[in-house]
Amino acid sequence: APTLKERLAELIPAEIENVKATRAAHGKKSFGPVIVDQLYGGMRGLPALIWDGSVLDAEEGIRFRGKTIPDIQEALPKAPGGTEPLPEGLFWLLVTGEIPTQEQVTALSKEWAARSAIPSFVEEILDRCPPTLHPMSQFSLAVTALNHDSAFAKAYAQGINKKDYWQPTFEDTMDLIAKLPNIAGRIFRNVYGDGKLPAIEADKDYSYNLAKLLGYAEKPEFVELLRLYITIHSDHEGGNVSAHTGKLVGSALSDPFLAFGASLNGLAGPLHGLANQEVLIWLRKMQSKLGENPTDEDVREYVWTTLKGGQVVPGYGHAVLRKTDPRYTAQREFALKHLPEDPMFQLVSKVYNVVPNVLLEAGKAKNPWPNVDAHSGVLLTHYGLDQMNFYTVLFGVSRAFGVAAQLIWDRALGAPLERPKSYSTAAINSMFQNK
Ligand code: NMX
Ligand code: MLT
Repeated sequence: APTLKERLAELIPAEIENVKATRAAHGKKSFGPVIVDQLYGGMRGLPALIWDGSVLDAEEGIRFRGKTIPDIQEALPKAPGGTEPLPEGLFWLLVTGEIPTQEQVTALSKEWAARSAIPSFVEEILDRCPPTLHPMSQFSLAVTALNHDSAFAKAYAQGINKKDYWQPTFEDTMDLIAKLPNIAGRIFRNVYGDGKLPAIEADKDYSYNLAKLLGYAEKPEFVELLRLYITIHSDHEGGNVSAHTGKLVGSALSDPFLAFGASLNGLAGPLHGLANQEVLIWLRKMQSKLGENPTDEDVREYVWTTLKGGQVVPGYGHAVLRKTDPRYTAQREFALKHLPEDPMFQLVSKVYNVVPNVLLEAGKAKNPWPNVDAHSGVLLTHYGLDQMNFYTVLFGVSRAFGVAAQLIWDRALGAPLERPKSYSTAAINSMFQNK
């Protein structure tokens, strides 16, 4: 069976022809008008990017290469004795559009374990960070510094031919993904522990090794949770802040480390990936105010206090989704299976019963339903990982998979520099003066 790189090499020529044919057939077709409100309104709904790994439907949620979350839970290879999909398989699917064999997934686990060491100067950068520096800032610093050994940057400096860009990009993205557990583990141990890190096991899967570095390899259920977690957070089409940022920065031919470092800075915002940390803080505050088992009416009041304070309810709403996020549902199912009695899970369920009605009554949010971040923290907390300002780092480890897959294809297909047109309010007013 071919390796991922060999399979990619087979797929790329046909995809170049596919894109050519698509542009020839549809290149001049319109998606409809662009209206001025979209320029002021965060470009909502503006068709602007090609992203092959996944497409998001407002009602149904994410499909990875056409497959829903239940589809991939069924189809992707699992660890021996496990029931959740291995993220290695999801990466293969994102990159190729194909379901890999167990053997191909095992080969990927081994390859990532073999590439996992980080340079000692990056270890030193992390060790020198004050524990008060947010884990996401540390994460971004370390990923950016990996650019020191970028195969793409080196090949570019040596004059690589444009048609070969994808090859060193592929090598960099494999290194990037492989090194994230050591970076995340080091940050975790430095900030919350004694800074000592165990070694990655060469014959274990990615999620097991990440769990091991965090100190949780002895809890098989937690390892399964990580497999599910990394799989479902990996990709959410191209327009979200982290994915779009990675693609944008990559379009300047900044290497994958620079591009993904930029993604992480976007993921670190409270309206994006930091929301998983914010949810836990918000729930904890609720518990300290209302006790462990508040009534629906108490929760309702608490939600109204948040809204009246001019704050958002973290974990609810979405720029595209208009129904409950299937990533929320997948995590809820995990909780119902493994931790139905957990008091924090029960609080999350209660919040789910109350918040949508309050948001509908308040009448502003276009989507009153929960997103992925409303559920992830409570699962991690259940197994003891209650260091909530670390949660977004785990989201970031996962998001690398989606951004990496697209960076490879962008370089394979010769994607151009991104450079949309901007206007000033004065220009808008003069343009539409008499219209
Ligand atoms: N709580 C309170 N108000 C909200 C919420 C919410 N959860 N969601 C939207 N609104 C408000 C929003 O702030 C805006 O107010 P204003 O007109 O005063 O600016 C209004 O409703 C309309 O916003 P929408 O068009 O519904 O949402 P938009 O597409 O602009 O933003 C989010 C999407 C996700 C940023 C927004 O729903 C939000 O802030 N949610 C809470 C934070 C969160 O959970 N983010 C995580 C998203 C998932 N992720 O991982 O990235
Ligand atoms: C994501 O996973 O990136 C978030 O749900 C945000 C988005 O899709 O805009």
